[in-house]
Amino acid sequence: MFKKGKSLIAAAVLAAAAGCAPPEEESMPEQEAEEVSSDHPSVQNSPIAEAEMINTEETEIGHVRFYEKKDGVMMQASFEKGVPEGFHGFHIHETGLCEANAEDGPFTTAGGHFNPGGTSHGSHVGDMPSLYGMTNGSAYLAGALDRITPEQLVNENLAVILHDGPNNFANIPDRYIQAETGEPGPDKQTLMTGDSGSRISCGVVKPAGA
Ligand SMILES: [Cu+2]
Repeated sequence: MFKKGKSLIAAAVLAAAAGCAPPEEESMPEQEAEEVSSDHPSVQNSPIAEAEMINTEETEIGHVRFYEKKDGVMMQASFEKGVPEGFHGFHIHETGLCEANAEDGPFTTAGGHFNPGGTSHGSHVGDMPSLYGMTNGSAYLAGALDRITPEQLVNENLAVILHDGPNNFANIPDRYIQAETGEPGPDKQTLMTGDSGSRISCGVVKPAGA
């Protein structure tokens, strides 16, 4: 924005100095217009996959949409209500099954993080940026992803999970000692989950329009 503004001013100054026609401030070069639309896919494109997010009372509180983007996927999450204030772990989990009354706790049926590469948390294909809940309970997040593919989102029967607590992305420096083993650094649980706590919202990722 600033850059463009500056160049317009520069163009105006040049035009004034040359005493010629006014600067062409209205016309956006064709190439630039294309770039803008592909960077903001919600404006023109349709999502490839989407998840309706429910809370533990099975009330819909928001949605997550995925758009195919040049070199990756754009994720847009929007929650109208029900998100506690602060940061929350927010991931794509491996099983598209959102049972609020699951035996092991709400939405545990969604399994662990989607992790086809068998890596540690922070490097999972299903890891996403954290969601920030505002004081009024709403939240909005858009993020570019390039570990997960459009094909996986459409075909793998996945779930988006919102956790109660913040995600540490397994970033536990070696000055921390594991209580159980006395070893430095993150323990097994942290490496798997990022310690984001219980699951407060879940949505099955479905092909858009399905
Ligand atoms: Cu998770």
